[in-house]
Amino acid sequence: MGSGVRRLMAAGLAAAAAALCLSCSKDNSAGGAPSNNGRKGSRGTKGGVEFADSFERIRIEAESAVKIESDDALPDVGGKVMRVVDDPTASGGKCISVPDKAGTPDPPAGQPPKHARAVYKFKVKAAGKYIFWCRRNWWDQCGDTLYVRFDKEGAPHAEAFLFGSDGGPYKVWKWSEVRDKEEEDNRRRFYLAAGDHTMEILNREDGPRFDVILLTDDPDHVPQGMEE
Ligand SMILES: [Ca+2]
Repeated sequence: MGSGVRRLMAAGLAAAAAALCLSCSKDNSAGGAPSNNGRKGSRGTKGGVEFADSFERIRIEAESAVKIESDDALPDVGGKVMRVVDDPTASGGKCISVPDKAGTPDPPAGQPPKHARAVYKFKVKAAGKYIFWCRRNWWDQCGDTLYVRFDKEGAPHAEAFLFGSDGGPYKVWKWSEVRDKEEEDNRRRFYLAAGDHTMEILNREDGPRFDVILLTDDPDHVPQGMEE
């Protein structure tokens, strides 16, 4: 199955989930047990000396976006749908917030759609299949998803991969990845060629905050804390 087809399927499933489910979340699993499947470079010895894994690790502060393009939030909230905010519990003291009730791209009847995206530029040294991790703080069951995509600026908003809807807990910082299926430990891996890339994080529901993005080709790595 091509990646475009999968992407459209993901977007379609996301839309279906939003339409069907007022609670917005149906996956209550949490935690995760790493496996060794597909590991490319386990630790080993060479000449009696231990050498480290050769996995890549790209860490990006959310607030370092090269730009944030955002509609105005609904009047009761004011300001922009997506904005950098101070947060003493966030890495660097800042994160990006989509405040609750700011508006969504697929709103209930009577509300205008509200779109927002943060754009990042980064460089990949070694081509590979990368897992996208995001340190995020979900608001509630209807504020626990965002979209991410690579090298697709200009595409329709929802042509992207959903992450979240992973069962809380809410209003705490935790890491989420894009899952191929809802089962734990089924992390989507994005092929990224060596060179320059664009990543976007797009709004889906209102309420989330996001703080740090980690891209790694280590299939077993599960980020902890701020991953500093
Ligand atoms: Ca941050």
